[in-house]
Amino acid sequence: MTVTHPGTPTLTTALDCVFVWHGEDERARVAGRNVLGSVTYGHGGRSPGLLHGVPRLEVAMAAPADRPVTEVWTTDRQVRAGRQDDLVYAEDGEHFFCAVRIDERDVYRDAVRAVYESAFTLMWRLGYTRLVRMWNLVGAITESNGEGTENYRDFCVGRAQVFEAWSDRIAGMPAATGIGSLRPGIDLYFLASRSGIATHLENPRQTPAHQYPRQYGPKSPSFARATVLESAAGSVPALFVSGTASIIGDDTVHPDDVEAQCAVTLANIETLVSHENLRRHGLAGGFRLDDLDRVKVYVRDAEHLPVVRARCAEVLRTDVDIAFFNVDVCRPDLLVEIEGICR
Ligand code: 3EB
Repeated sequence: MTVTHPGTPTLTTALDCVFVWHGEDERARVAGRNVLGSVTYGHGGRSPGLLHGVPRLEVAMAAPADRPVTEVWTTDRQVRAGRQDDLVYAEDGEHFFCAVRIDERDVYRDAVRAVYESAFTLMWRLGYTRLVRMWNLVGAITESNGEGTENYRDFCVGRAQVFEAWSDRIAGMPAATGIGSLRPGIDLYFLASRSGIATHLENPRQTPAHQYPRQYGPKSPSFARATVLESAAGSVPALFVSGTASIIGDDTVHPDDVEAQCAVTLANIETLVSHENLRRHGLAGGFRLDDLDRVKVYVRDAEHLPVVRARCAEVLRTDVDIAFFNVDVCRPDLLVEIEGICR
C-alpha cells in the first residue's frame, strides 16, 4: 500500500530516484523518504556494500575534473537490506534493488553468467519476479578480452545465456543500459518489482536488440528499449528509457556527426515514449521529450560535450536532473547515448 499524507496529491511516487551532486545535502534531497540503494558515478570505484544499512556502490564514470553525482533510489516504504555472497540488495516489499561487481578478468562471460544467475535466484526467492531496469557498466567496453573478443560482446554472451535459461520464469527482457566505465571490470545493478506490472517496450524505428544480426556479436544484447512500471494502485506509472543511441534498424547512422547522432537519439526516444508507441503495446497514456527526467548522457569524446549539452538543452526541460559522462559507448561508431525516466 502506498502511504499518502494529508495535503499531498493522492498519486504518489512509490519508487523514485534523485541525482545528488557531490557536496549537496543528500538528506535534504531525499526528504524523509527511505533509501533503497545509491550509486555514485564517481572518480574511483567501490565494490557494492552496505553503508548505514543501505546498498551503496561507486562506479568509475566521472572524469577527473567532473563532480561526482549519486543516483539515490528512494521509496515511501520500510526498507530491509542484506548481502548474499557478492550481492548487496534491499527490498521494501514491493521493490528490489541489487548490485554486484565483477572484477577484471581475461574473459567475462562465465562470471557474468554466474552473477546474473545468483541475482535472479535471489530476487526470485524473495518474490520480486518482475525485472524493471538494469544497468551494466563495462570497463574497456570496446577493447578485446584475453581471447580477442570485444568485452561488450563477451559480456552479452554470458547475459544472453542467463536470460535463455530463465525464459520460462522471466518473460521478456527489461530496459537496460550497457555502457563503458573508466575502470576494468563490470559493475551492474538492477531494480525489480513484486506486484507492479512491468511492460517492456520496443521502438518501431529500431530492431529489437535481442534480434540484432550476428555481425554485432555471437549473442545479441538482452534488453528492451523501455519498461513501463505500473506499481501499486495510486502510484504514477514510470517509463524507464534504456540507453538510446543513433541506431535505426540495427545500423549506426551518422557515424561521424555527433549533432546528427544527438538528433536521431532524441527522435528515437520521442517515438519510444509516445502515445502511439504505448498504444501499440496495449498501454494508455504517453509522454514527450519534455517529460524526460533523471537523464544520463554518455558522450564518447570529451570535445563533443559542449555540442551534446547544447542539443539536450534545446529539447529537454531545463529543471530536470541531468548528468553527462565522458565514457565509451558499446559500438565504436556511437558517439552519444541517452537514457532517462518519464512519469
Ligand atoms: C543499442 O541500442 C545501444 O547491452 O544493455 C543500449 C542499451 C545499448 C543497453 C545493453 C546496449 C545496452 O544497441 C547500446
